[in-house]
Amino acid sequence: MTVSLRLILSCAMLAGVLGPAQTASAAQDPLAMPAARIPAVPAQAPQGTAVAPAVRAPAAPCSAPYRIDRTLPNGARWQLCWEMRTIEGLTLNKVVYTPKGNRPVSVLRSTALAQIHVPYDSGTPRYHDIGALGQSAIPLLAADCPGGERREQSVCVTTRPRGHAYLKSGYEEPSVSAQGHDLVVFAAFQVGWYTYLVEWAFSDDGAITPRVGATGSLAGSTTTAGHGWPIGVGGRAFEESHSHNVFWRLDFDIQGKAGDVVEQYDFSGTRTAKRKLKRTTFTKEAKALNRRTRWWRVVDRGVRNADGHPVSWELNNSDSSQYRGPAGEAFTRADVYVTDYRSCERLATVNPAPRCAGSVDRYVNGERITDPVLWVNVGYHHVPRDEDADPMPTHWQGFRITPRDVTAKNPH
Ligand SMILES: [Cu+2]
Repeated sequence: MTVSLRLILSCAMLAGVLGPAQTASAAQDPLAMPAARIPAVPAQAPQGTAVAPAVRAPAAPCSAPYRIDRTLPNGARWQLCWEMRTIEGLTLNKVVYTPKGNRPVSVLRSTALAQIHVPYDSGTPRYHDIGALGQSAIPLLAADCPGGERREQSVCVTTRPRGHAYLKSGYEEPSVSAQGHDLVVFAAFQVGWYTYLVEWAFSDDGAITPRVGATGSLAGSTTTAGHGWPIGVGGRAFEESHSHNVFWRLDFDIQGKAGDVVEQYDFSGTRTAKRKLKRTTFTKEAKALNRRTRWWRVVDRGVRNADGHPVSWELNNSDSSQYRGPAGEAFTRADVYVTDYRSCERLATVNPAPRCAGSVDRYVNGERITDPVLWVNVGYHHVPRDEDADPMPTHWQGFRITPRDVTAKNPH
């Protein structure tokens, strides 16, 4: 097999598999939203009464083979639909989280990979690995999906322990602790010599961890000492270093698209005793950079938890190597992009829709945000080492989404 598998299909070919035209979303002032929207959680039960049972979820939006509905050991429930899209590969839709004893709250309308950009350190080659990812899904063996079920050969749905959910000293009493679990949905794709594991973990505390693991084999491209590392038993050649710049597209819909607003949080003060919270609301499309204590959230002020706090999901992108490419790769110049929903904006680069811009940096063109879509860019600089030969150990990269005020307290 050669790296020539990494083909970028022509716009004309891919246009045939595009979804229906975008439906225009009406501009809305989020602060003008009526406060009487359905709350994510019922009001706190008075002392001594039973907690209200979870409300029955609405009719499943997809048929059985594509439906995932898992209640984890602590009582948290995740419901979603999966599909294998020709362009993006594994795509998860209609993601709904139900904390134990609470009502369901929808989180994401859709999420998928949006690109894996792989520039090599000598300057060439510079791959865009996603263009027809769905066609390179690998059939999974039972051993590839431990403890889980395989859907249509290529998708694994399983549950995995995630360590301590909490451990609290009881002081005079015995301590209390609980073990947490994740619902894990993943597929594997062969792109050139690389095998990409594309995974989403849905935790029993409401967190979502999207990540990509690169394994398989190194490409075998060799270079000079300045751009690589000598690897392999007896090998003299320098295997070339490169970056994997992974982009995800996340279409958040917190109880529907209306009222969703993106905020950026910073904490001022270095070499000072005080720290001060600073909130920036993105009313228009924006590019954002990672900072050590910076994070973002998608909040819907019309959806409140039992304490009256607006329900939100927080996004942390703190593990990126922050690759910044040359002028022709402007899409590498930010870590998070916020755009208004547009159905033809599907990939972060080499976007296959002729009537849409070609890359995520150009989707940001001053539009007012009424239905936010987040694009998250996480880079990993892969300097090969002896241990990479062969099979190459999986190197993981990803980010984290955590609930912020979805429930009024720890729903464990
Ligand atoms: Cu690599």
